[in-house]
Amino acid sequence: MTDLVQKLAPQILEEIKKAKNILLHCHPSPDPDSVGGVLATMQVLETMGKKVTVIKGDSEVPLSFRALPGFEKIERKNFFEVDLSEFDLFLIQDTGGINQISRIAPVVFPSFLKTIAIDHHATNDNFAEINLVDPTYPATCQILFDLFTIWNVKITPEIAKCLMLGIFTDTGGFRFPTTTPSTLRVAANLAEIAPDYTSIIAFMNDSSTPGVIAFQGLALGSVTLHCGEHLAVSAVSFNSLQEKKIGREETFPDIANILKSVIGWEIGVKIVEDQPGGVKVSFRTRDAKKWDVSKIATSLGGGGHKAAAACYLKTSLDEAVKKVVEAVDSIYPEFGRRV
Ligand SMILES: [Mn+2]
Repeated sequence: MTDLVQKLAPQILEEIKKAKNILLHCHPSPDPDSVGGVLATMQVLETMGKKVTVIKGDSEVPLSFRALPGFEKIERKNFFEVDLSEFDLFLIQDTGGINQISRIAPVVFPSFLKTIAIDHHATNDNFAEINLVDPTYPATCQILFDLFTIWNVKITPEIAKCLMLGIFTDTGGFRFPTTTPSTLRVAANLAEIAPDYTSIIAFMNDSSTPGVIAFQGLALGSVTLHCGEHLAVSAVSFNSLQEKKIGREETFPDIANILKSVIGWEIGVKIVEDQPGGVKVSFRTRDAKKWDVSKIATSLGGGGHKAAAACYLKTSLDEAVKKVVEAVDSIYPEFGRRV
């Protein structure tokens, strides 16, 4: 538990107590830290007697998360499909910037809507009124565990499962260097509350489809090398997804993470053209101390963490590959010449 969490926990609770109708959302291409965190908070707020609305945001929530308690309560609306006048508080979780609330159009908060951000992205620019942004945490769900503990909230097995899946995923299954002794202590607490937590993980991991496998084949077959063969880029076009009947929701496998496992491929990039003229770009690095990929993603309008970051570009696939190579060259001019 950090000083920042301890300092802001009472202020955030104060605002929650004042609110009646609270809005929660999932960020675009939501991961379990987003969905699990939102569902955990929803359950906590409901036991406090609040009316809570959870929306899916821009993207469909992957069905592989459907074992999460409360999943069925997520309304299939994006930010622009809700009537904000119905809410007095918007709790924004695991969302590194205001442009990560929705990419459909610029998000503007009406003056009556109180906004609180709870996040762990280093690139977060403190866009809300109260910002609990602590990049020392590997997952937003771990911040939530600490907040709930300070607030004296009873963590039920249902809440514990939601938090565990978020922490498990954002730490790469407790493998990433962001995993700390506190993370493991929190996980141990959660495992005591929900001893069958592994079933949620197994459900997520074993929810594949033929399209997911076909996507991995396409993505791994498309790798090109740049910058002295230290930058590996996988790029999959919208046409090839259509040809193989691969749905947008089937393109989630972390290809960049596989690429950066190759010795010498210092940065792995996954580019997917998920609609004509729109590409999703994810970055992973095997050495976050040398190559902070959040700097590269930020220079392209995105954000994230040192070891894992992303951006969305409204360009063609070829143009996106060019822009990524240029961004790496300009942020790290020495990249192509070093190992
Ligand atoms: Mn996260």
